[in-house]
Amino acid sequence: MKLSEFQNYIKNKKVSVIGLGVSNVPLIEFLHGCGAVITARDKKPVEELGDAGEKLKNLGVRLVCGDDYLSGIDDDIVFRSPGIRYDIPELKAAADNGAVISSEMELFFELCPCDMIGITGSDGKTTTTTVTSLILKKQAELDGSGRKIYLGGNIGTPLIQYVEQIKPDDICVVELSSFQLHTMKRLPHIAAITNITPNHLNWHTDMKEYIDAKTNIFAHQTKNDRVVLNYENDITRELSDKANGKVYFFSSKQTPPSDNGVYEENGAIYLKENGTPKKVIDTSDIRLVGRHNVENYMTAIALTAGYAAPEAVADVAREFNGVEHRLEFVRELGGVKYYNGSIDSSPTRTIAALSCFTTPMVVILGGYDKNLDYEPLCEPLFSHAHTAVLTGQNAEKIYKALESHGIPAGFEIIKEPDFEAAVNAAKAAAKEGDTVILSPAAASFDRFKNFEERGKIYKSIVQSFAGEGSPLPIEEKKK
Ligand code: UMA
Repeated sequence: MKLSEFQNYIKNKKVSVIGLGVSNVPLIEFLHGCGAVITARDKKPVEELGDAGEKLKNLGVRLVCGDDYLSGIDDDIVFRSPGIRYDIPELKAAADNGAVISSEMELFFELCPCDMIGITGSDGKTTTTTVTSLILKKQAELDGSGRKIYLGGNIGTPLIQYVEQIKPDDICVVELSSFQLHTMKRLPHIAAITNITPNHLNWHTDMKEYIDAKTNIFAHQTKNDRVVLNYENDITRELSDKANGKVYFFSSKQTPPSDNGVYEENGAIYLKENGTPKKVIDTSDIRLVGRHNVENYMTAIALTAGYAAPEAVADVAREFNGVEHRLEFVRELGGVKYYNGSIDSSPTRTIAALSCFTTPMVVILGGYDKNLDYEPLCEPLFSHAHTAVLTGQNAEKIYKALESHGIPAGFEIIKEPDFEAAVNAAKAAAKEGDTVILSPAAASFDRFKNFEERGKIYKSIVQSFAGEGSPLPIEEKKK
């Protein structure tokens, strides 16, 4: 639907928007600008909505908040936020009364005038989405096309706020969650599923529903469209049977038996299209650590084929330091590399982070205890690191787990309650060639507002170490 048609259609229509968080506040602002008559609803009392509540009060929309927030829905259209299922009784009743049930993402896909690239998957979608958008931005820079690349969706930026300024030649790169995909009917012509493993099974009715939601990303494609699938994941490999468009398999282990795909051979990454392979980059160009990041690049290469040249991929591969707080490279100083893994709030995530490194390590651990068992962390920690710096509320609990597992001779444990002192202690313990990582295996709420604040403080401490630093991340360099 054209934007102007929608604006005519929605004017004076009664609309309920349910869930007043990141996606729906910009949606309400957009709908308000189109002249819709809006009721904004949230289970939280209005005073707990913070800035969002203030913004909506100022707009003058009707607010229905607290326990009865779903009562009296009598509207032409109801927009739900991603975390709210379409089939809760109140939404079913509204649909039975003739209401259209939609969402910010569904409306965006309906109105967006340009090409869209959609990425979903159980893991890797944020890095893949970011890398894809960076490659396209780099290409636009290299060819001076002036094309704008928009990055958003589940990654945290609602795209509806840009819909009035997006031009047909631009490209939107969109991270899509299963919550968003579940009910969508209009979908991207270029799509990827990075992998599928059990997740969100407390929200989806079962694994089948979760897989179906992910599969929806390419369910409506036609023969000229493209879906990128992971050849090494049993579920996504088998999903290729359902594809109507071209399947681009990627594999970090072998050459996939398909005409189109991305794979590694002799230390280089190749893109094969219509049976003809072309080298894109050397694997060593990729600055991010870990095999999963090689796969994320492979996905991005398959998604941007035809839109970006190898030079654009190579530039991004060499410059991009990672999504903030996810194995993010901070700097190199005195032969020691510093990484920020503040998002690693469980032992499982820390174990995965450790497995990405082959260098000796110093690991900063500890934070708010989510009642987790640290025993599984012991072996990976002892085999990758020579020092653990324990800080935060659960430092003693982690220490006890390490002690009862048996601390190997020569392994050093430093207990340092003060966060800044802990980072300094990690620096002191590191030798040339080592990696220091903040990968707490615990949440941040003992001392920080969230993991983002913890990561930023860590980075500022590391950046304040005296000495020659390495280049800033490309995102910051551009400012
Ligand atoms: N709410 C209700 N009733 C409910 C549930 C929620 O009233 O039954 C209210 C909450 O009180 C809150 C509001 O709805 O005030 C919105 O909360 P929300 O977190 O569900 O939604 P948003 O703030 O709009 O954030 C959503 C995504 N959240 C979820 O899917 C749960 C964000 O993904 C996304 O970044 C954002 O839209 C922009 O698109 C988060 C996420 O965890 C990061 N996603 C999951 C994942 O990645 O695994 C799917």
